[in-house]
Amino acid sequence: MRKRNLTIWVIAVTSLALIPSIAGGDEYRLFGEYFQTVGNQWQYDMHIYLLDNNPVNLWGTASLAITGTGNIAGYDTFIMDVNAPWGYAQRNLSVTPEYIIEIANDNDQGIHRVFSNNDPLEIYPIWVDDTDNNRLFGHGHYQVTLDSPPMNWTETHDSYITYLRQETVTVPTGTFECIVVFLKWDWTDSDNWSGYTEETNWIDPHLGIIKGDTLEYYWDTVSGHSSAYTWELTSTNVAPQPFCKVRSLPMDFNGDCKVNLFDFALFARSWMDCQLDPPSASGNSPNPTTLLLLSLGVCLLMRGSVTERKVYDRCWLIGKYSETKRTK
Ligand SMILES: [Ca+2]
Repeated sequence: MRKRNLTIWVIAVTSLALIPSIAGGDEYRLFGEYFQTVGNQWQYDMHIYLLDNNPVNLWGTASLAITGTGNIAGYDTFIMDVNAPWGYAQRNLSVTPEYIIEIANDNDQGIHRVFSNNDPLEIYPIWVDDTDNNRLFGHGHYQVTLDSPPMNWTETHDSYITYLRQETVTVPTGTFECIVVFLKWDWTDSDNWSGYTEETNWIDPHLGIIKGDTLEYYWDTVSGHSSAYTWELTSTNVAPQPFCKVRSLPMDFNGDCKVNLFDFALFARSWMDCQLDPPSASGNSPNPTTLLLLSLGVCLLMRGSVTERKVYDRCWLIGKYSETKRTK
């Protein structure tokens, strides 16, 4: 019995391996689920090499810290304090299954951005596909106010991402396996200003952004301004945690980033389902006994008190028994 069991198992695994993977590239996770944990901090050394169109050689530090949580317009938010050589900003961000989005943003130069409830700005995708090339992944519309002089205007913003490569990089904190992406955020204001930020990011999904190279350019009808800087991680207190590296596991029916008997159990729930119309075209009509026993097998699979191997043995016996009854 055990030998036959093994044979069936080998056939099943081989069959699954022969099913072609879903077309397209692999999707890599950029940020693990650690990201918004209150208390997380990142410190960076910055090198500013272009300031308002002039080549310069300035050094500074910057830091990011998750300092709290909140709820704005129905979104569960987390607060990210950003300290850079040119000022302070408090960003209210939120995480959806697909994106990190921005809900509101205040900085110490008296600028406040409040994002439209029905069009918040997607600033980062959680996943990047290795075929992504300048993919538009986000759009946002928001109100901007300035304390002094009192002014307000509206701004629209588009976000693009390009997958570049995977690379091992060494920075003062250590050596990291990174996914390298190129991001572009375009914006247009209602008061004749426009601009964009282009950024290459080296991201270790365990820890966050390890390194960046940023160009900011903005202009009105009379002048253009550009600044550029690089930044490297010098310290962080983020604790690395397991995360799902690649999303495209077509047989991972419960989405837990591994294919095992629990996915097999989910597959078994649909055993003999057929949506052909008329139903008679399905040939073997679903057999109530088979379905009942398969359901029982699924229940056994879901019990945490037995080993997966025992679960498999029991389900195979139940399935085999029901098939024998059906064909008699
Ligand atoms: Ca699974």
